[in-house]
Parts: sequence; structure tokens; C-alpha cells
Amino acid sequence: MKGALLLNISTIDEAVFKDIPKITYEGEGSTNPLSFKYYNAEEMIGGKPMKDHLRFAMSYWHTFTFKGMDPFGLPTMEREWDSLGDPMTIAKRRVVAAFEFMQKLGIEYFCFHDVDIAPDGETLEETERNLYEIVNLIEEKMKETGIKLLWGTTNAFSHQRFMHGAATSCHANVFARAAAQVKIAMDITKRLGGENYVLWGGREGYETLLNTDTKLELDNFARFLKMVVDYKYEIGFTGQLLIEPKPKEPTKHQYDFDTATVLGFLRHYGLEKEFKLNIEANHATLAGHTFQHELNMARIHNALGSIDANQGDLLLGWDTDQFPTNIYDATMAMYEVLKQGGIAPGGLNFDAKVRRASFEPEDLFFAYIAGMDTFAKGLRVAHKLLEDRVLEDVIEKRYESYTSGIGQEIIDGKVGLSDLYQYALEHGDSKLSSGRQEMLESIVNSYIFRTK
Ligand code: XLS
Ligand code: NI
Ligand code: NI
Repeated sequence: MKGALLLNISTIDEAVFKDIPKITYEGEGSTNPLSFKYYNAEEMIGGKPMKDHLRFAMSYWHTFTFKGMDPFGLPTMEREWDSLGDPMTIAKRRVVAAFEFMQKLGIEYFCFHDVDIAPDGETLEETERNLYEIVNLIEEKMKETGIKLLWGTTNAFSHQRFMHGAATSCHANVFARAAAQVKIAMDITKRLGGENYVLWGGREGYETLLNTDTKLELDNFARFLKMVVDYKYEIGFTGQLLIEPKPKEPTKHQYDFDTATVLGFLRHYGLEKEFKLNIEANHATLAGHTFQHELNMARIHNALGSIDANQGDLLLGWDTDQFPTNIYDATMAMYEVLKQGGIAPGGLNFDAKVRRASFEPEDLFFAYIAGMDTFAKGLRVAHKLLEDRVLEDVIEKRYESYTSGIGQEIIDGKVGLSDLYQYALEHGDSKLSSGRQEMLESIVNSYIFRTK
């Protein structure tokens, strides 16, 4: 029962997950729950090892700080570090646990918010000191293990001071405080060689228009992002800046609603060259889109930067952040990734948490194995679909009428409404072709069933 893990560790560096072996690929037939059935890191798919296609990352917050509470219940997670008392000791033990965890799973990247790794101090200076003490340890572990930082970010939404937002707060001193936090988090991300820096507008949105100056808030949000860009160049951070769209939760309406909204916002404020998007599956579904829709929209606008791989529950309708196990979604996500020629310098961050009742440490391993295997299988299927040009040939044929005659003239901008009026008078209706949706769904299914 709970408490069984209350520990006596002799050194902070002692192994945490002592009973868990290194997770290896055993293939489809294996019944060992602590093995990969589809994820075979070094296996070549289309000339590239699987691990380089997938670039899996561990989310520090959901994996190492989430305690299992929900709006109705207290923490449930059995995590030995939480019983250590002193917040800095807990923070250090978490680092040890996190690196052991990633090594055992063969995960080469991680992502974190400032507040995930170190406790808040009484003052900003103390918070910064705490952060750097842990960053030193993380840096050591990174050197020792070769594990890299996919992205860093700032949590400017949990603390009470952010109740009205951060960059969109009605209080200028809160704007300043959020800016200070981003500065520190960007410094840390740069120092740790982070390949990206993420901005998720945690509470950048509103609850009611009755008290909100949306114009000022949006302008301020853009001012804030402009400062982020300037600072990036000032310190010579070469990573990619990413915005993570989400339509609602915690606020009723988040300004970064979805890909299309964010792209429109960036263009309006002239920021489109500086930011790409970090697309999260569960945020897509909250916005009333499919995961693939959001990836597709980002990709065709050359803005697909990285992915938060998780899934929601359509019956619940909030950000449940579950581990992704839906093979159909994973397949179509990897299809979009392959279409864009890869996700680097982004990756697939498991922004996902185990369910409240999955409270034992090994559940973390089962969860990551499930997510990694699902995306590995998705990659295999997507690669095969593309190799066989299953959808490409159908799509090419479907739009054939634009490759010659009047279609080509429309594409080339050679005709206007009067020309087309004439054309329509002369030609009338033509025979249409079927969309063949069910046939295609059945073919995709057959690829999922038969691809190893
Ligand atoms: C919350 C977001 C968050 C970001 C990082 O819904 O997904 O976890 O990814 O701040
Ligand atoms: Ni996310
Ligand atoms: Ni989320």
C-alpha cells in the first residue's frame, strides 16, 4: 500500500527504479509488458533510425511533479522523492529519477517548465538561485548520459499572481514578472543547449468580455512575444521559438485558440517568421479539430515545429492529457510529420500523465511504453502508406482538372470572373468523380492491420 516506498536512501544518487530493467525491443509477439513491441530505436525506416524520426521527449511536469490530484481528490502518486521533506532535496532526487527513467526507456530528450525543476523561493532572486542549483545538476546528468533538452518553458499560469493572465494581465507588474521569468527560463534553456523554447499562453485569455480590453491584451501579448524574439537574438539563442495553441482551459477563451488563429495573430503583428507551432493532440480536439487537422494546417503553412503527443477523451471534453494509444491518430500524425520531411529540431514530447489510479512508479513505464509503441507503429504504417503513394495518387488524380485547360489558367491567374462566366456558358456542368472516402478508410485500416 501507499507508504511502502517511504525510503531510506543512503545517497541522492542511488537508483530510484531499482526493480525496473532497461526496456528493450522484443517485437510484436512479446507478452512482456516491460518491453517495446514496435519501437526499435535503431531500426532504419526510410533511411533514418526510428529514434530520429520520433525524437521522443519526456515531460518533466507530468512525469515527475504530478501527484495525482484532481478537482475532487487528493494526491495519489507513490513517488519516493516526495517523502524526502526538504524541497531542494526533493528537486535533486527528481533529477536523479528523471535521468534514470529516460535512460531505462531510451528517451533522448526532455522538456520542462522552470517551476517543475526547482521550488519557488521567497523572492525572485531566491527562485533563480534554486533554479541554477538544479540546473547545475541537470547539466551534469546531461553530460553523463547524453540526454538532451528538447525545450524549456516558463510556467506563468499556476501562481496566484497570474490569475488575470501573464503577458495579458491587467497589471503591468505581472507582465514584468512574467517577462523576468521568461528571461531566466530562456537563459537556462540556452545554457542547457535546448533546441526549442515553448510559449504556451497558460492564462492568456479571458473569462468574460465584461471586464476585458481584448485589444490591449492582444497588443500586449504581441509586445511580449516581440521582447522574447529580441532577447533570443540578444543572447544568441539559436533554438526555435514555438507557440502552443490551445482553445480553452484554464481560461474560457484562450487567445492562442488553434493553429489558424495563431497564424493570423502572428501575421497581424509581423511575428510569423520568428515562431513555429507546438501542436498538442488534446488541444486540437478541444478546439473541435482532429489532431491531424492541426498538424496539417501548421505543415502547409511551414509552421509545424514540434508535437505534444497525448490524447484526450472525447466523452470528457477537457485536457485529460492521456498517453496516446490511438493508432489511427498516431498514424496520421506521423504521416504529416513524414510529409514535412521530419519534425527536427522539434520532437514528440509526451505531454501526458498517468491516470490518478495508476499510482505506482512502474505505471510511468507502462505509460511511456504504450505511447512510444503507438507512435512507432504509426510511423511504420505512415511510412508504408507514403512509400506506396496510397493517398498521394488518389489526391493527385482528384485535382487533375487543375493541371491543364481552364484549371491551369485559374492556377496561373490568367482568368477572372468574366472569362469564367464565358467558360461556364460554353461548357455547362461536367461529370464529377466520387470522393471514395470509405474505400480509403478501408485501405488505411488494412495498412494498419498488416504493417509490422
Ligand atoms: C497545457 C499545456 C502545457 C504546455 C507547456 O495544457 O499543454 O503542458 O505544453 O506549458
Ligand atoms: Ni502541451
Ligand atoms: Ni495540454
